[in-house]
Amino acid sequence: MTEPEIAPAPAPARSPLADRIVDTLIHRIGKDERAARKHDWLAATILTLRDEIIDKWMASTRQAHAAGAKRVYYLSLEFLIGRLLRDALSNLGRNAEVGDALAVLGVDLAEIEEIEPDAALGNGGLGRLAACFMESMATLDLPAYGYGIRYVNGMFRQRIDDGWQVELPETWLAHGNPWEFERRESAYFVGFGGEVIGNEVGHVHWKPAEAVEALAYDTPVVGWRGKRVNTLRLWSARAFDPIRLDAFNAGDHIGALAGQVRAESLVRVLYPSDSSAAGQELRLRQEYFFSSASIQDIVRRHVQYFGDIRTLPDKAAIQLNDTHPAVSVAELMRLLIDHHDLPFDEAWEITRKTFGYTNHTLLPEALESWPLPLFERLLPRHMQLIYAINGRVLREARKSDGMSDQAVAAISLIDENGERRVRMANLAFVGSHSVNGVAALHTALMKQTVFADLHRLYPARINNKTNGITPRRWLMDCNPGLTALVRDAIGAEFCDDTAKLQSLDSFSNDPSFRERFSGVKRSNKVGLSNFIGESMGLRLDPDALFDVQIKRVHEYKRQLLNIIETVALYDQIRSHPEEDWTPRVKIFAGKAASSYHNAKLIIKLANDVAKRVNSDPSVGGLLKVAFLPNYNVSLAERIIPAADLSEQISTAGMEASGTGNMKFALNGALTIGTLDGANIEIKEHVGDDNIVIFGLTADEVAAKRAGSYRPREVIEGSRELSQAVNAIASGVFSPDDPSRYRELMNGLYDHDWFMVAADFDAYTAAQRAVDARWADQAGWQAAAIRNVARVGWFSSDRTIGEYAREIWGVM
Ligand code: B1H
Repeated sequence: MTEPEIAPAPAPARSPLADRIVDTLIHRIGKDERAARKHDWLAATILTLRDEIIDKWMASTRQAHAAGAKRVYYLSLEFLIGRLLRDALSNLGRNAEVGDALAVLGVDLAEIEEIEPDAALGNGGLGRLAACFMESMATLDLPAYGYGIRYVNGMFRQRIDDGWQVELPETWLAHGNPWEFERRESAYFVGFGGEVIGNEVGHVHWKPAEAVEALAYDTPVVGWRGKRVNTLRLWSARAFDPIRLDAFNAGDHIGALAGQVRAESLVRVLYPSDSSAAGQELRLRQEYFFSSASIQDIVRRHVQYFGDIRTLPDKAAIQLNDTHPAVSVAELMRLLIDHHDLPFDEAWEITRKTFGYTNHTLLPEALESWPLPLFERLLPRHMQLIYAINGRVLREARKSDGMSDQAVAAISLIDENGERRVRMANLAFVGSHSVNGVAALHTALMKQTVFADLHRLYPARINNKTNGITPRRWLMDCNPGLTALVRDAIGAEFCDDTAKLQSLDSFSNDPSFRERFSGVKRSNKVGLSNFIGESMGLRLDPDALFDVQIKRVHEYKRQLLNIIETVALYDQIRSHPEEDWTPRVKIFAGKAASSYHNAKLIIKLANDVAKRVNSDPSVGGLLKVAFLPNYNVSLAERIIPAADLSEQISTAGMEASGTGNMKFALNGALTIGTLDGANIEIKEHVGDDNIVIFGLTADEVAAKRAGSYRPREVIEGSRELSQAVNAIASGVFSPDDPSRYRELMNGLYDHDWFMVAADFDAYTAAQRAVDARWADQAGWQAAAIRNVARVGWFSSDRTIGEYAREIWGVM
């Protein structure tokens, strides 16, 4: 039998958009359709889209200029952006159109979106917050610029070799970066070292010993519905004089390039330390390099548009994302005094009115301070200005009632205990009109602890701005299934205002909606299971409870508490196989700072436990453990929509806010957590019945640390805990090296700074309560729906609205 003749389907007509993409491919990438590879199509798609964005971009700039609008400048050493294409398309409402155009060309949009590298110019929450804020500022139509560093190598790539973390260089620029524009015209000199000529009175001039050139690269940031396009300006560095011809001609070919090498080292790599200060000279150089270039750019733009530098605070609000850009305070003072000839007092007033400072952590190891000799050698003029500022502040302090010598010493910009150091948090505090924390508890603790004396001197300065997340990336774009379901139920208004998610609340009582809701979750879990199956060869049951802890690995975040509980559960299942256990999948992911020994050991322990548990037939399918390598923004977007349970279990008082906690709740996971950071506010929003809270409060932690906490007694008093700790300590999970975890477990016995033992019984009880809730699926789904309905407040649009009105004065 012969095949019937079927005329080939006529090729669908190419849209003008498809033609433009092909044109871009040919003329700007230099490939024809047949030779083009996926990366070429990705670049051609981005460049075509970027051409359209440019028109909006220029319109946004023109509009701000015409209105004489005040601008917001967000200075951050980190922007943890992730991929841009999917979110840009969705914010422009062009997803379907571009998908169709590419389909006609035989290209799958989802496939090319997947090969876009993550822009991973940040460590964790602080950098991701900056990225969410950039998107929300564009969405709220605020004229805003982000300023940072264009690191050649972002956050390292993590491989897990035999359970150990291995760090590999990250190379996001390997295929070029089609999003960015190099701005050769926007270049500034940034000096280091040298000497100051003149004195405090009269004219003063800094003669740096070396100078590098800061070169701007601009990336457009598209707001929701393409309303506005703002600029993220990242600085690269090049030598002033890239090749010293004299040296080159004299035969010193390497020496001739030394300046270029030095300049490039400034922007080479992101310091991979989260919640701890890096402390090396190169880090201070990075901080000054990007601060100086940014402040020069801001001052130049102001003078060009408005003529008079003295109106700066009316037209510019500069927000310091933690203390990393705090030297900007001294840099602005330097420009105002040395370049614009303003008297010190007037310069100080302008500076304080212009800056705001956000604090992100109270951990002492994260508070930046620089050895005075280093600071003075690198930035001699700034050191003079800091002394002058300090003189003023200390005079004020001494005049104010009831300030002890101790309080004055705590306010000082110079730490005089031991080796003298410059305190960057104190500089940022006194140089700003607003100092904010990132969650209610964190802000309260700022007033009571690190900034207690500064707060007494300037009682109106500290304020709270609870963090938020962009619902575009963290709901609409990463969870299209849930988004469609919600839209069918309550309409599309929540896409413009997440407060409208409230209307979903009553659907928690609707059995057929619950059914569809759990169907979406299940299909997200199938997707994640397939990914884990393909990438790690681990088979998971999508009907098990997916229990997820993904974040930087740090002792205060207590992955160890979770792992020890996993070991205890494993024990219980094996000794009571007849009981009705809830099938669970424990999912972990996260990077450890390269030099953080215990954090790396905790990663190894998670992998050792996984290996043992996953291969033990006696637990059947009841417990599986997965440590997913190379946690990043894109992996988070895949995991979070598939989570049932969100682990937010930091030692109370130590997690300033957390933002992952918000992302999980918005995607319908229940939180198991401590009364820490924004967990407290999440609890207030979702209600006590829709979250599982356990453990010590921040006050109780402080009291235990101050009193006589004896973790050894606690461990020995809990059979489950001592069994689990002893099993780990004696090498049950590390037969190849039985003493591997002895020291780590001894730390629990000896001091247990993070209260793992103190919180263990409460945590296991909470986990068994979770099991019981899971058995009642209708109740679980109802609580999950209420989480989605009630966490709209945690949108970064709400957060940015508060910054805009209460700190920046731009709304
Ligand atoms: C946060 C940091 C941080 N707080 C120093 N502090 C760094 C400190 O490279 N360094 O030197 C890098 C990062 N990061 C996080 O900020 C908090 O731990 C989270 O609780 C908070 O949600 C997040 C955003 O505010």
